[in-house]
Amino acid sequence: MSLTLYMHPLASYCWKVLIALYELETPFEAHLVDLGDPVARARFHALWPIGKFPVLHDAARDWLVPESAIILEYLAQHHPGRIELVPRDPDRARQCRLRERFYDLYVHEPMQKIVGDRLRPEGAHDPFGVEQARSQLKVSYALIEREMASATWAFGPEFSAADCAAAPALYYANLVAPFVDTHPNTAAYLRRLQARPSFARVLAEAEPYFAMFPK
Ligand SMILES: N[C@@H](CCC(=O)N[C@@H](CS)C(=O)NCC(=O)O)C(=O)O
Repeated sequence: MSLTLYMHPLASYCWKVLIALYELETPFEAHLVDLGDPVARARFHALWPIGKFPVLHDAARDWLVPESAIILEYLAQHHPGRIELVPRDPDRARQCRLRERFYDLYVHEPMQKIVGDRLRPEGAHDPFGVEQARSQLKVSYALIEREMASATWAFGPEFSAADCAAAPALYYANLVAPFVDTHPNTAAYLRRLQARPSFARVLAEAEPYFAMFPK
């Protein structure tokens, strides 16, 4: 098997790549990285000094591919499968990437800011940053709500890389800044994502680790 994914089953950006791999039906080996274990952490940092997962290694080309958006791009290019993650037409591809970036930058990042703050030690919290993140989520939810009034997926009529980005971002965002009672179109989109077998599988695999999520 040529692909190894360095990941953790609870990590939201890893979900994005796992969903893509399951959608493509591309075989890979999952390498669970426990960042709490100093040895595993040092090994992972030696591989990718930034120390953030997911990271993909393709033994067939001996390429190390970090960053979830770049991994999806790499999979679309070198391991095409059951679905087209990124459209071939350059204009459509750019629009699809814009939707993917929207979910990464304006839903996923503020959600991570709120979760990350819960993990900070007493006296090191950042209430101003958390408030900014909540304001950003409000704006993003309003945009998604408008879009999802007439759309099934994040970009175009088919499931794409943009939906791989949306699924973890919305799932976790709803835990820290719930929208299901206030944004019915967004809630229906999240339900469609959760009904997708790829995401359902990711959620089932994460289940044993959910107790680690900071309340
Ligand atoms: N821009 C990166 C973000 C990756 C990221 O934030 N990963 C988190 C897990 S979801 C991580 O590795 N956190 C561990 C840490 O920061 O020590 C991507 O898209 O892959």
